[in-house]
Amino acid sequence: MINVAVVQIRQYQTFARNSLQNQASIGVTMRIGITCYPTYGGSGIVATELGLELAQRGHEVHFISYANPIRLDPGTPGIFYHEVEVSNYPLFVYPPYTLALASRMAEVAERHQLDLLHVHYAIPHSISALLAQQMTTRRRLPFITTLHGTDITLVGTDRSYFPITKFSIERSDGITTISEFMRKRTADFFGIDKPIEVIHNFVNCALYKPDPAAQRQGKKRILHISNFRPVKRVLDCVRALALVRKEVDAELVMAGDGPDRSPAERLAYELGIASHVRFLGKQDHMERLIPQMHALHLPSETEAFGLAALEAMACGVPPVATNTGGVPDLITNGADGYLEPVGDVEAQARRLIELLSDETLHTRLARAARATAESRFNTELIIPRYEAYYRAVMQANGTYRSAAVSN
Ligand code: GMT
Repeated sequence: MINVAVVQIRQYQTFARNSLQNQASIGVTMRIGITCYPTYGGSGIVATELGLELAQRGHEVHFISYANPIRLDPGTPGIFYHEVEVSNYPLFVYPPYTLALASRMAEVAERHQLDLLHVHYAIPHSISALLAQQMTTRRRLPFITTLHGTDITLVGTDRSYFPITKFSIERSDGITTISEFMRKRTADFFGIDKPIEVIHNFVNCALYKPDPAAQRQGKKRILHISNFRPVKRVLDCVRALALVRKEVDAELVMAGDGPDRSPAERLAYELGIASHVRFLGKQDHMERLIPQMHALHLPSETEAFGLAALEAMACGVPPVATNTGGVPDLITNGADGYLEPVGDVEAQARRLIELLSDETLHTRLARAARATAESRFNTELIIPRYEAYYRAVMQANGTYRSAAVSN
């Protein structure tokens, strides 16, 4: 049974590459359950934007999570939000969210006749989906797991999570991830021999766009966006600014929040540049903030793709990032941004200085960055790939006909 599904998904991969356009235009609508972390973070943002785009294309999208995802307006036509409530009985030192989520998934799937579940970030969403599938008896409920990064690179490699992560990935009816690096890493590390589909992060280029007038105002600005976890190396942003300021009157704008915010604030004081670093905290409208910037600094230890860099590129803001993980899937060094070694703050600062002081160079990279976003990662190109993949997974599970008929 599993082998048949594997063969069918492999056939799909060839088919999908040849006929994406046709597949998108067939236009069978689906009822899709999406689960993600609703807080600030790349995987939740991708899941939310995907759901919104799918709803716009006529699909019915049900978000199942413990809170309304930050970028989601639940009043949007075609979007439904189902909250997961976790009871806090005194016996529960650790409230069993995974189980409450599985129950809610099964309930929503039955009640709304979902065609499939799509979970973002393996832990614990994938195992909840597997349980929900087993609880759903009236018809088969396929589920797809999308691996976003730290669910594999950090969390999945924790000994206590390794076996369950491997198990839930292997039992997924479809597996996607966001870069070639992630595909290889997952396959090698977990010994997964099922096909893993690479579907890159995407950006809405109509919403995220350059604003040259805003860039002309005030001093030069370097932007950093993240959840300020150690993997993001935010202190490198502050150290790099100290070097940049020796040559250019620039400021650093830090968007987001997390454990390394206070250490970064402290370092800025120690280096005497605190008045040139603005900490904005969590931001809801990145499409308004990013176009005002002149460069993005993403010095991560590892990065599965780098959604923040893609959003910046769409706005004509060239990224200076680290040559790590899946970032080379996105940035072509020297053409539409720069890639420098992890921890080499001097090299990163040199690139930032070049971008902020050479107008001709900046314009060339800004245009190329925008062109990359438009030609390779625009929403219009990537969403049809998810639609096609959903259909292939349903076909492999023998549920596609019923989905088509019921709509
Ligand atoms: O580190 C984050 O920004 C959050 C993390 C997540 O899973 O929520 O982001 C990951 O997923 C993003 C969206 O697919 C990717 O663009 C990021 O590269 C990835 N982060 C890391 O791998 C560190």
